[in-house]
Amino acid sequence: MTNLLYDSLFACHQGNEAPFLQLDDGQVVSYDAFLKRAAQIAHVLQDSGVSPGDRIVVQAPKLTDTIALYAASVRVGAVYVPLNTAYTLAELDYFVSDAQPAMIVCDSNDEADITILAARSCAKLLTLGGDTPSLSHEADAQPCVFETVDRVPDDLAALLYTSGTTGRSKGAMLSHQNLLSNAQTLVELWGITSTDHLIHALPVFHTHGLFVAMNTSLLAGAKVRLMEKFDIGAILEELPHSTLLMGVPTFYTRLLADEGFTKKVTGSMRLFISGSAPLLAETHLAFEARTGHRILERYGMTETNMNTSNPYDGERRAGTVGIALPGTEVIVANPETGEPLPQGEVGMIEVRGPNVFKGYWQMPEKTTEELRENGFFITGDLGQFSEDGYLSIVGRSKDLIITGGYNVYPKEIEDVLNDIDGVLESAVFGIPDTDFGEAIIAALVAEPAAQLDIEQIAGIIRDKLSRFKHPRRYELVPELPRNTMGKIQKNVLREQQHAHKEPLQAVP
Ligand code: MLC
Ligand code: AMP
Repeated sequence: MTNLLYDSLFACHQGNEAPFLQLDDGQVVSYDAFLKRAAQIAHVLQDSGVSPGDRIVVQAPKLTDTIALYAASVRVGAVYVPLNTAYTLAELDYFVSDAQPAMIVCDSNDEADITILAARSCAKLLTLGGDTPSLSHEADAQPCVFETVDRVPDDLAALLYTSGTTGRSKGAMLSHQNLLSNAQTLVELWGITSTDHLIHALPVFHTHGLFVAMNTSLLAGAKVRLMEKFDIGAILEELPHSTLLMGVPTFYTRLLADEGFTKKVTGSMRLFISGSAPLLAETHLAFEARTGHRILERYGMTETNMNTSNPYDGERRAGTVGIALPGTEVIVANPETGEPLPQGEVGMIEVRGPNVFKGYWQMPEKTTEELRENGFFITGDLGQFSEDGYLSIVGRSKDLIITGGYNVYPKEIEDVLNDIDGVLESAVFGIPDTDFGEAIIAALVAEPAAQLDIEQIAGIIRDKLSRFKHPRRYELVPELPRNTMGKIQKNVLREQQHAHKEPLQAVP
């Protein structure tokens, strides 16, 4: 037996002295040094009682040890559960009670808050980052060799939470095979090699930063310039020494808005890749006009990894997400029956292949709703194929806002708003935003005779929900527009926003 994911991404680099990670402070970590660190961390996990199949919940800063923890988790056969660092304690509480981890790893600055949560769920708590990173300290004393735990390709490697239309997040179960097959396909398709130098400015708790960017680099043995976060100055400095950038559309609109972003600084670049949210055709065209590079847009999801990509060698068509990846079937189907529609018609995008997840963690009914018996996953995205097989995403059947590449389900915010005294009902929706793609707006209806205090409402939202989920504006309305079936018409609310002459009050 073997551990295919560990062997393919990590073990193959044993003795490889080539640089893997280059950090903000200039420090360079070779592949071999990284593997030794992952072995030390694997010992800590095992000594702490983490067994194969156990979940490790991780809400940690973007550090070498965080990536090594991912490697160690794969190596001990555990299930890695990365969480957005923006999540509040209330949000974290849900993930911990749902995932029932054997271990929680958090930022040492958050340790005091998370201790109670960990104790309640009987999970061992260790920390990374800050002044007292207990996991790092414990690892320092461990040996640099470790006997990898065997896994079969269908075993789970990761559980990634994705918000849901019901307001409850669902854990997408991803197997070793899911992750490895997708990384192999992308490396081949995008021609990633050990000569590549990737600018990694994405967070490492989502599919894009952790799997698309990190797994492909590992598989190819590329060098990764690990940036703590997206920082335009640092990116401009790094571009002349780099070959590859993966980002959400906000990366590209921000680069274009900067005068320092010129054709000259992109001279050594081989490929710019965009995904996680729609890249406007105008951004694609402006980018080409400025740099001569055509951004390669691809389409994916937490549940499926990547599904389609514009070609590396062929035409990268603005406003499309390209063609189905080799080995992955993508259809545009009748949402009721799942039957493929004639080419050119708009329908539900459904996906089947080795990249498609195993179902939702402890939610068999949700899994049955979204994963057909024949293996096709119902994405909730609406699409249309061109005659030559290019897919365009034309809408979503799910009520979802994507802001700066983060998914926000309005229901989760509406649930909090509706619970506030004096709020009769609410509707949360997205409007176009030049920086984040979409910005969140909340329309509120007060109970009869109630006076709503927007500052107070914004304060409650701040306490409960991550910053990226906060509405940028609140609007008091006498009633919500409804259709004859009684369904709230968010499109009408959206149009009313456009019709506003005066900007609405921005809430801090
Ligand atoms: C930060 N803020 C956001 C936000 N990011 N608000 C809404 N949406 C976002 N995405 C908040 C900050 O907390 C801050 O609040 C204020 O907005 C301004 O922050 P900023 O400094 O301008 O933002 P920045 O830190 O630069 O972050 C923007 C960003 C970042 C776009 C670089 O959000 C990011 O890295 N997004 C990538 C998300 C991602 O990886 N998605 C992939 C999902 S996987 P305040 O209160 O401090 O003013 C997936 C599958 C697939 O979708 O296909 O890939
Ligand atoms: P997530 O659940 O965070 O993985 O987000 C997945 C969703 O992001 C998809 O269902 C799409 O709606 C959206 N998405 C990802 N890539 C693209 C893209 N290139 N264009 C448009 N939407 C995208």
